[in-house]
Formats: sequence, C-alpha cells, structure tokens
Amino acid sequence: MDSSTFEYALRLPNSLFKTNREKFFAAFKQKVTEHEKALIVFKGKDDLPVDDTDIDYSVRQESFFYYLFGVQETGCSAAIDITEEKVILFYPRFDEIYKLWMKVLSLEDVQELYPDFEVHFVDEMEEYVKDFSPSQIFINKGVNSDSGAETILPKFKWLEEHKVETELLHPILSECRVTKNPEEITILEIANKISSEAHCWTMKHCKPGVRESYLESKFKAYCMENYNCKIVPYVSICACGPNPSTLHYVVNSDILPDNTMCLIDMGHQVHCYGADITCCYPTNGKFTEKQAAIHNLVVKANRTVQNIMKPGVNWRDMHLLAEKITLEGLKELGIIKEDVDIEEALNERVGFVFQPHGLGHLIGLDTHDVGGYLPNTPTRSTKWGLKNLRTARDLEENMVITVEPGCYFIPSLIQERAVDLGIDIDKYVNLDLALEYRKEVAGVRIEDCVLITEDGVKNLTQVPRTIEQIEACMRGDDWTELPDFEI
Ligand SMILES: [Mn+2]
Repeated sequence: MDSSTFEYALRLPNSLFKTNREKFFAAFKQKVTEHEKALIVFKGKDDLPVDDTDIDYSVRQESFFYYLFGVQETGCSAAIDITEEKVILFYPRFDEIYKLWMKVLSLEDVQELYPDFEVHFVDEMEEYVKDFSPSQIFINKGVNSDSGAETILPKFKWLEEHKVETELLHPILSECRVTKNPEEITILEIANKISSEAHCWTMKHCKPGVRESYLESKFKAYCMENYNCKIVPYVSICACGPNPSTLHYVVNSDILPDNTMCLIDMGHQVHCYGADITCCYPTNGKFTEKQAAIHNLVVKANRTVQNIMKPGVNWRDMHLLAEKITLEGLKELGIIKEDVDIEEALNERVGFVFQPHGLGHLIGLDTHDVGGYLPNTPTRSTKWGLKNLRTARDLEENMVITVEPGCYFIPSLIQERAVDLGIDIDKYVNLDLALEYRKEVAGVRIEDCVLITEDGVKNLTQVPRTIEQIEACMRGDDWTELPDFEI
C-alpha cells in the first residue's frame, strides 16, 4: 500500500457515518413506533486526566458516538431529531488563551468538517433542547456483554425536566453495529492490511537476545511511521519462552531465548476501526519438529473453520469444530492418549484444557465488538470454554469476526485446575509429553480477521502462515506478496 498518499491518514469520510445513521434510523423507526418529535441525546468522550494531575491520557472517541457521527474531537455532545433525521452537534467552547496550548477549532471549522450537521456550542445544548420541547428523549443505556460495564451516559441535570427513555436504544444500536456497511468493510480491510504488513516487518526483525518490547516497538513504529496510526486498539501481547501460555500476557519485557516460540498478538486501527491478529514463530527463525507440529495443528483448525464458515453457520459449532481438530491432532502426537474417544473428550470439556478461550469475537469499532449477546440471540453457555465465547450467534453476511483457535500447554490448568473442574486428566492426557512440548512451544494462537460474505468468507488478514512462508519471511525474503495455501 502506498503510505505517502494514504487517504485515510487524517479522517474517515463522512459518508461512512451517514450510511451508519441511515441504517440506524430505519432500525429505530421499525422498532420504536412512538417517536414523533423525539430527540436522542448522546455524550461523546471527554479528555481523561491521569489521576489528580493536569496531564491527559490518550483517548479515542466512544464507539457508539463515533459510529453515528464520525466525530473524533473530545468534549462534544450530540442530539438527533429523529423525525427529521437531523443531527445537531454540540462542540466545546474554549477560552481564547487555550489556543496558545492546543489546536482549537472554530465553530466554522467544525461546520466545514461536518457539513451534514447543525453545529452549536455545548453550553447552548440545554437551551436548544428546551426550545425543541421534545415529546421524549432517548438515551443509549446498556451493558457490554463482555465486560459488564455500562455505556457512557449523558448526565445533564436538565435531562430531569424531560421524559427520558433508557431501555430501547442500546439493543437497536448494538444490532446495527453487528454487520458492517461497505465503507466500514473497506476500512477494516485497510486496518488489516496495515497490521499484516507490520506483523511481517516484526517477524523479520525477530531474533534471540532482543527484548519482547523490541518486537512491540517494531510493530507500532511501522504503523505510525507509514500510516499515521497512533493508538492501538488493544494492549499488545509480545510473548516468548513460557509467556505465550499466559493468554493476555502484556508485560513484554523478557529477553527472547533461542529455540522457543513467540506469540505476537497485535493490531492497529484506522480511526477506531481495528484489526486483531496473532502470529506465532520461533525466536531463531527455524521451527523444531514439536513447534511445527503444534503450529500446523492450530493453522489447520483455523483454516478448516474458515472453509466452513458462511451465513447461517452457528459460531458455537465452529468453536467445537476447532476443539475437535485440536484434540484429534494432539491424539496423533500422543499428547491425548491413544484409546481416548474424541467425542467423549469434547463432551467432558478436555478441549478447554488446551484452549481456555473462545474461538473468536466480532470486531469493528471495538476489538471485542458489541452485539455478541442481545435479547434476540442465543444466550451464553455455562460450560467450560463455551462460556468464554463472546457470541454464540449464527453468522451473517457482512459480519467481521476473528478466528483464533489456540493450543496451550498450561501446567497449572492441566495438572491442578482441570481436576478441580471435574475433568479426569489422567484418563485423557499424557501429562509428561505435554510438559515436554511446553519446553519448546508454550502456546500457539493463530488469529485472523474474517469477513462473512454471501456464500463463505474473505480472510482480511494476510500474514505468513505455513512453516515455509514464516521461515522465508524471517530469513528476509520478500514479504509483501505471499500466496495463499491449501491445508
Ligand atoms: Mn482476538
């Protein structure tokens, strides 16, 4: 990709957010029949100071706010006149002196950036709403099904003077975000392209003796240098030696030993639309037999699932399929005992011992995107492993979801915790051999971002995946054009 003319370096087009709003207006009017002269009120993200200081964290816009308005600037609020389908954007008013420190937009600048909106200052909002005299005000109150945390709520005192509805909006908006419009898909493709390039760049620089943070810096510098991507969508995971078996290891400070594997789970975002990609490779650029066996097993699980995915396929079924492939592969290696019945092992949740996390999650404005569990979808399982799935939905065209099977050798889980959970490990697992493997490969995760198409999938992530491709990339061979492969 030509980085010098990267057209989304500064902003995304307003048309993307207009399409999002049109989808939302249609969904809202279908679900909420009593909306005559109603307003919807949103609060955007404010600056976030570090504790009691006057230094701010780097923040990005709140995702629902960004989804509807495409406004990056902090301190804004917005209202939607649902009858007229009109957006009123309220921008913060700054003292003249503030301009000495920060770049401040005038109201004219704001109007030019957002020509579809009526713009006012934030301190004019109360008066505006009063004059509008809405029949009722809707606000986006809801709980994220992964974190259990509540959405950012507008907490204006003047809301008390109006009839406020808090239940209807969140499931409608969340459902809108589950499938992506064509421009969103383009941006997610670009976020993946950038992140894929950066993964290859990082892979090329991997060598024993450097720190995990060196790999993290290679990845981030590549995206920032070339594409003006400044904020990562999630904390980077750069794990080597025993660390890959800690699923969300983020210390990233150890020195890479020779002859072990790295697990690199990093992504970048293009204005909030992010990628989430994991690559695994040997620190010294050459797979051992055991490393290659586990790596290829997880790649097989990843690609087999992708080959079956299409609209109508259930995600929990894909998780179980990935577990099955992993357990069958481990049986071939002797790590699962030879007389074990795989179906029985699956039912007993032995798959959880080797892959404690879910197969993948919706991705978009949030890395773990909203809409996984809604009133209209299957509910969360209570079984080990399955309850970690961030959705159990049937796949739909234009969803983007990660496919990230893994295989980890986690001593505490295999030896102690599994027994606590009632899993008869001695019956299923050859523990000594599992621990032998762990010395060379503590954990592998192969993660791609995948678009659901009309009749299948398109893998948006393009990184080396075969042993040959990875070893070639790490030797320094051309890494921008890697052919796809058969499993
Ligand atoms: Mn992920």
